[in-house]
Amino acid sequence: MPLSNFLLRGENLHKLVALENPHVIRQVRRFIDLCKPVKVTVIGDDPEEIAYVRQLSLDNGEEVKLKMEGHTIHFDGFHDQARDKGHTAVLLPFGERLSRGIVTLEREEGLKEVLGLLDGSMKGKECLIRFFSLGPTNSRFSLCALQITDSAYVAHSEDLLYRSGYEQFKRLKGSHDFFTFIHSAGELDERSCTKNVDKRRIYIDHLDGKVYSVNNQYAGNSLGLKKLALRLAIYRANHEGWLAEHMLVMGVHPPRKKRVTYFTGAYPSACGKTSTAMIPGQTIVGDDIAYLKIDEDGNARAVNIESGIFGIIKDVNPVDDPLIYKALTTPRELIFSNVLIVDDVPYWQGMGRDDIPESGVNFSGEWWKGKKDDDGREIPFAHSNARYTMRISELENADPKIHDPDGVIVQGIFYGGRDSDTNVPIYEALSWEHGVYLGATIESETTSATLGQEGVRKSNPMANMDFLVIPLGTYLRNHIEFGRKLRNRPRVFSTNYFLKHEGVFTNEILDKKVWVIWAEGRVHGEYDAIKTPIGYLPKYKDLRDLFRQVFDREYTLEEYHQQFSVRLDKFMEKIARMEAVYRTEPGMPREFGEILNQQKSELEVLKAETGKSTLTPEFFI
Ligand code: SPV
Ligand code: MN
Repeated sequence: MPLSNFLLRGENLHKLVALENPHVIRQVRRFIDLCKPVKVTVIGDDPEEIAYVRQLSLDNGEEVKLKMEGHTIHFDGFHDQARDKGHTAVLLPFGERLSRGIVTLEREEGLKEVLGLLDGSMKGKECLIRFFSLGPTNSRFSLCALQITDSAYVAHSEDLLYRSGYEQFKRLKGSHDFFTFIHSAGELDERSCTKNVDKRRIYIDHLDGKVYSVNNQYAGNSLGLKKLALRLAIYRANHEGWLAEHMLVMGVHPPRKKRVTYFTGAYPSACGKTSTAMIPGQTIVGDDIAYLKIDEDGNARAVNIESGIFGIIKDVNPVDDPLIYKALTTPRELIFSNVLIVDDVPYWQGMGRDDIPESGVNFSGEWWKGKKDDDGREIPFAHSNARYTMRISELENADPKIHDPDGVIVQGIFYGGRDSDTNVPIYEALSWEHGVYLGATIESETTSATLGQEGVRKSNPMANMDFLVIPLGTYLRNHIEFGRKLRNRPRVFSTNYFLKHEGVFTNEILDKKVWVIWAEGRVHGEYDAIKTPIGYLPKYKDLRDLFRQVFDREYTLEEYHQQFSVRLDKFMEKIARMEAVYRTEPGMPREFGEILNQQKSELEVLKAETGKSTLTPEFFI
């Protein structure tokens, strides 16, 4: 008799049967029989059932309580501290290919390997069967997600980050229209961390709406609903004509005006996405993943598919991130990961304290100042990709529309990179198509959120490149067509918070507030702008007035010139990099090449005519 017959009985079986969905039961049985847990628990939407998951995580040692009420610490293994791009593969039918940088595997071969690794992976462990909704429930955006995992930490994180979806599954009325995520942390060590990270595999089977993840715990690899579901949603969005994006969603509130304007924004990891969504005075709908759809009136509407934040904790301090800092230092349900723990108190890099203890427990186990890894490198007291997990509703600046089933109307989109010498801090695209070009040409320096070398400049189209399961050209064409179908097109802006002059940042961290408010004013036709080949630049007097209004600070013409001059040579270098990157990319939309060539020739003419490498904004008036 199959194992699932023994393990699925009584209340558990009853909960599954009540969904009246044979497809759910089939998946659950199949993966129980394969993974062979010792116990199965089916969890519905009831808060008591959900509380069981947190307790289980504490009981099995995946999380440990901290001093502050509701706070816990979870450690991922020493080599399991970020998304593992090398072992995350998109499963493709024989002969199909994807774009550069995306690992793919022949589907049959990949399935065989990962199902082999999952076979018996839950031995001696409890398997949790979870139901979630991606996006608010009862909405045109909701997608059902079935999570099967042997990690109570994974399931608990999902309770903080997503909406419970047991009732939403009933609304499927028996259809197979849901995603399935199978995860096993595999064998655990004495710290309840994954032991065999060398056998870590994350395989995306978008053709079957499933993702398999084994031998890992780090949320970007393990939580089905995060970057794993994003990949399945991109596939779906592209076939159905909507967008699944690596984007924040925020309400921008200009000073002294009673209005809110919603923006989305795509920024690669550690390029200022969360800090943009958290700009003081604004409201946050989401900080990581959004779905965008077209409504009956031709508006773009967006929802945050999540309801929590899995945020980088590094540099969260009372000065730069006061609201998050406050949330992290007061009682609430919250998971810290990979920070330093001393006497049940967490410490992280850049928290603004100079009394960091010299020993404690961190992601390497017992830690002391000067401790080295196997390669002789000093181990920092907390990992630079250490994180916190909490509900957005815990924040004072949570937007009231966060769970609105209709989402919010998007009137502006930001594309932000990380660039020390080329892009100006903010400018507006000349058209929707040019906006898609700006998104497609985002570049950033690599950070600690992915494994590998830090500090290398990389092209990361729409900050979504890591998650594409379709060719880049197809994805970009879907963007262009999405915008063309809209009656009310959002304005598109490019941001760069990292521009330097002689090695020093040209602006303060919070200056982004002015850029964002300028963009909001542009949406409402309140500011003129200077048309240049690269896009519309803000005028000096508007920024000067905004700096006075927002920060009571004198913004000098010198600062303006340093920040907003068009660096012809640098832009031409960027265009050359983009040509190299995109040259081999098949099926690119015609518009991309047209815009690139036009910019290139206009910049070349300017260069030839003026003989200069940089032109001030006034040159273009
Ligand atoms: C990112 O790296 O973009 C994140 C964190 O949002 S992860 O869960 O690793 O994707
Ligand atoms: Mn992200």
